[in-house]
Amino acid sequence: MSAVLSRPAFDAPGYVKHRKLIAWVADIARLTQPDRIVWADGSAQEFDRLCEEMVKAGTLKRLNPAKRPNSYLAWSDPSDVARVEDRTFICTDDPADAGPTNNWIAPEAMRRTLQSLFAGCMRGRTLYVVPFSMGPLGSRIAQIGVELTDSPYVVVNMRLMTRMGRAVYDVLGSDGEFVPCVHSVGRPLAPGEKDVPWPCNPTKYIVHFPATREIWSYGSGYGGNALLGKKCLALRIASVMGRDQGWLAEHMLILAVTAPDGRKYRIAAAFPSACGKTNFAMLIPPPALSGWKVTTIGEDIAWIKPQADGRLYAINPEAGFFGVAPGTGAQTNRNAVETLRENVIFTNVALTDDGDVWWEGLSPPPAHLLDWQGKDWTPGCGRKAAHPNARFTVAAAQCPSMDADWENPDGVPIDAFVFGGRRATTVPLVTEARSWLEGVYLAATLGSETTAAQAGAQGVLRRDPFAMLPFCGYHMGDYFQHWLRMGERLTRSGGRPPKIFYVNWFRTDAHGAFIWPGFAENMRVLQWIVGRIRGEAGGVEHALGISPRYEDLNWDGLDFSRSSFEELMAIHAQAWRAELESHAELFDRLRDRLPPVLEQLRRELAARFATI
Ligand code: TSX
Ligand code: MN
Repeated sequence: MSAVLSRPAFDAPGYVKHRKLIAWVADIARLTQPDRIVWADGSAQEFDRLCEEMVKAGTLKRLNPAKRPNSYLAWSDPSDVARVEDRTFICTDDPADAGPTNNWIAPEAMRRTLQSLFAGCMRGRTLYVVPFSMGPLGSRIAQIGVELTDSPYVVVNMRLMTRMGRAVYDVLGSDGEFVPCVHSVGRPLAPGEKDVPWPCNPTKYIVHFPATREIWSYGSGYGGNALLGKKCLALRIASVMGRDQGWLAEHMLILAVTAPDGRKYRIAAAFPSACGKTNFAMLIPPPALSGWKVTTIGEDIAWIKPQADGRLYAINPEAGFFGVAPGTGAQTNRNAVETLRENVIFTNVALTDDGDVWWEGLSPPPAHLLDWQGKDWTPGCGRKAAHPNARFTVAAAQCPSMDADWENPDGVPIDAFVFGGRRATTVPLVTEARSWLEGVYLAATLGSETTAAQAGAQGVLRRDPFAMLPFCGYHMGDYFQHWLRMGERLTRSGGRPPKIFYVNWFRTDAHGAFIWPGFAENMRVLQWIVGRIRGEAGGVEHALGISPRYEDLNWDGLDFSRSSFEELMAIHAQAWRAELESHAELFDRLRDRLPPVLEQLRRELAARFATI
């Protein structure tokens, strides 16, 4: 059981030996004034007790155990449903170090703001001390964090998403390093005041101090705003660590492809949101390609380090999935649906009359539901039953496609990087970059078109370099330079950097219909990528790199015409001239730190397209 302490924070449980950690907890408690402090131990009993308390408080609903064993549903405040990018700050001394794509406020000014926001902000609440490891406990690639939060919802989600609990203190010892993370929903309770089911504050701050590697989050209880190990630590802070220490913290899934001959290849892939990253990470090959197998190492984040053998090794720093529910169904991702059979926390999906969950894309709509705001819903009512950003939180270990090595502390060797966006035109199905530099160029200029599920107008192209725009904790130009240096370093140490591929599942025809069937059929693209890694698959060289000819892909069991293939692969010089102009706009934004070789390559590409 947790140690529940009425007062001084330094009355930590005996197994906590880290004096600086204990002193920091005492400092934050003095600032935030919680009624009590609970040192979370990560046990199942603690998880069950917190869920039970949240059921009583109205934060969670227990789902029908016959339908969805040991699972819960949370409906958030309607104003607190997504990450708040415009309230996310990178506080470096020099604003140039944060770069033009991050919000910046001077560290001293931000510290003053935080001191006044956090003063007394946990009154009437419990401060939970949540120790967690990003990456397998004790892995040399892993990092430890400690989140102080007044949200029990955060505690139970962290237990699914990270290696959370008592064992972390053994790794930490008396003076180990950890990333301090402070989180409050920003809604103190007056004596006797009744709580609301989803406390939060209209004022929100998601703050990173890269120099001191600190994270402070105020006002939101949702996802990436509140589960600070994920986007805040594993991407924004870790990207800075990686820059300084020579490794990569990336917004990438990691999958393994096992060929019919048993040889195994690991691929790390970056996609902006709404491209089906989780679906790709859990791909089930079509029946005609059943000799091929895909296994999952991660579906959102990869930490990648060079090793003595000259190769890059990747771990998934997470232990769970915080995935988008809408669109997840047996047709699109059977592995995810099976993962969600039990032990799940759902957030902002709909509730069925028999106490189960439903969302758009799961199955045919039931005749009646309570929607994510608790309102009656029927199929023709004109509203979505689940919020488009509704989520599931679940342990990765429950996913049937997890790779035997997904928790290997040494990581898995990466054979290729894949970058992809949602592009209705211009970008062919798959292209192999001819060099590390050309691959970095394609990744740096990655773009994706918005969907109806996202805010704002539909079909608007947004640049999202390396799918890292919201997640890089420093200047994007410096980040490109870091990637270029990593490639040079791998080459110098006698190795060969992984091949880089560029994909697009979303090209449409003249009628706006998707040309490529996608989903399971993407296995054919993976097969070609593996063939290229092996030096076996053929291709044709063009201005952007190397792509398969019709006869270079395996068409067994798929009726896909040569003319559709031509439409899917076409590179139109006029479209690419416009595309390269649009790259120039991105590069101009980053000009003070843009590696000159990227602009140079852009001009070379423009010259190639000028003559064809
Ligand atoms: O996840 C997707 N992938 C990757 C799967 C491994 N999606 C869903 C994106 C939203 C999150 C896709 N959508 C993919 C895809 O490859 N392709 C498409 C576009 C598409 C949608 C529907 C059909 C074909 C392509 N076909 C029918 O609906 C019958
Ligand atoms: Mn993500």
